[in-house]
Amino acid sequence: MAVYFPEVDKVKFEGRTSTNPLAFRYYDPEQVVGGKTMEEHLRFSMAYWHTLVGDGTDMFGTGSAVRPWDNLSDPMDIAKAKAYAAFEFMEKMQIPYFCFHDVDIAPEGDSLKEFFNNLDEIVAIFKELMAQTGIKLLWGTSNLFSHPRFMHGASTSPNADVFAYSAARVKKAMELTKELGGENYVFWGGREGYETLLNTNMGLELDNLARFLRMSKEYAKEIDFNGQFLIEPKPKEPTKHQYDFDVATVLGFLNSYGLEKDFKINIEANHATLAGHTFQHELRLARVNGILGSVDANQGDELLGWDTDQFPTNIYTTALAMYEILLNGGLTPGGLNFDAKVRRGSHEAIDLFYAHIAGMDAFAQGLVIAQRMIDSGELEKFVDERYKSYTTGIGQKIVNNEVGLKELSEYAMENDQITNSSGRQEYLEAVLNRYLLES
Ligand code: XLS
Ligand code: CA
Ligand code: CA
Repeated sequence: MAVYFPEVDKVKFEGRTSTNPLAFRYYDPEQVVGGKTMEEHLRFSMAYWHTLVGDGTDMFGTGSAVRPWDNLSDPMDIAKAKAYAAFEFMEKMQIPYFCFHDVDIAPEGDSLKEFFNNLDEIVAIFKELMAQTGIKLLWGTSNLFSHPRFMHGASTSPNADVFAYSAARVKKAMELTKELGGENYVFWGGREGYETLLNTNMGLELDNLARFLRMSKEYAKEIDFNGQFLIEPKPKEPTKHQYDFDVATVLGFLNSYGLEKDFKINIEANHATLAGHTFQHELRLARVNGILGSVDANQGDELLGWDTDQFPTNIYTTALAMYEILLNGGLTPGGLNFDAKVRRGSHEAIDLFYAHIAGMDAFAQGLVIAQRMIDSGELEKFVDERYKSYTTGIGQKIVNNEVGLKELSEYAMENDQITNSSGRQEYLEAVLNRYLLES
């Protein structure tokens, strides 16, 4: 069998003193942290679109990447080579899951029929390779945004033919996800948004988006696909305003259309920051509402205003993300999907390895730090103490819903000399640094 990455052997854990750039220094799949192995906690996944499809193209230039299938020209030959290369890569990287869009894995050809046949052929290869390697599918999805037919959206397009076409694509992608034992199915809103309200019927578009999601859930039930359904928020790009702006917006949308029991959320770090939130904020909001489903693990650039999809290397952020994930009781059946691409200048195939190693080590470190924070209970103790006025007296009556404005007014008349405690933000930031630096 062809070897696509001969320059790399299996990437192994060598510990923090190792200087081998093709080894893990923190990610040891077997290391037990808080009762579970790192592999069980982290559930890493490779994103097919970036790692196999991305070629470094940007607004100012064509692809720069050098890849082992560059000598091939037939689109199906390329798709097959990428399938084998993907599994070689994941095996060598010890990445147990992958995610894909339909268009990532097979050429679209000239018709829907041809596309679906191509997909079936590649999925058969995936099935074989999954059985051989034990690698699993975290989630599947359909790309309803790249082709010009989606210029006005998919389920929110003003053109009903596009709505129908999109439904056919999701139906097929869901069937393939089920066939491969996929544990989740993702809906990212692609071009589901608008450029100008001057040409937009917002009410109908939102209703249609909800209809589309409802139909998808109904079809999943019909074919007995039990994967978790996830909506992935993003505030902008490609449209000026995306309907799935952030976690709060999606929560409101799901609630107002009665879909809240059927969908959880896939949170991408870079989308959080584009929405003007921290990654931790989005994770926290989803967690406290019981809808944290999965994570697209990447990072943006603070100085750039777009979706740079960089590999996550900021340990401050991975530690706080893992803190939320641990408090959520983990992500299963979700995982940490590296929706991240190497920079245009990192054009060699070996950069894909360096990048994933950096991301996996950053999350492994984040996990260890977060577990230590939780074990000590130092932060939770501080927070409990800060809210203790709600555990007795008038506070207790408030949370027990025993008082209204009248009773509270009577209470306040007698208790209007108020003392507050310090929020101690800087003190707490130093506590956090202690955990970060001492791990
Ligand atoms: C794009 C999104 C996309 C989704 C899957 O910004 O991150 O890649 O994760 O369609
Ligand atoms: Ca994503
Ligand atoms: Ca992104």
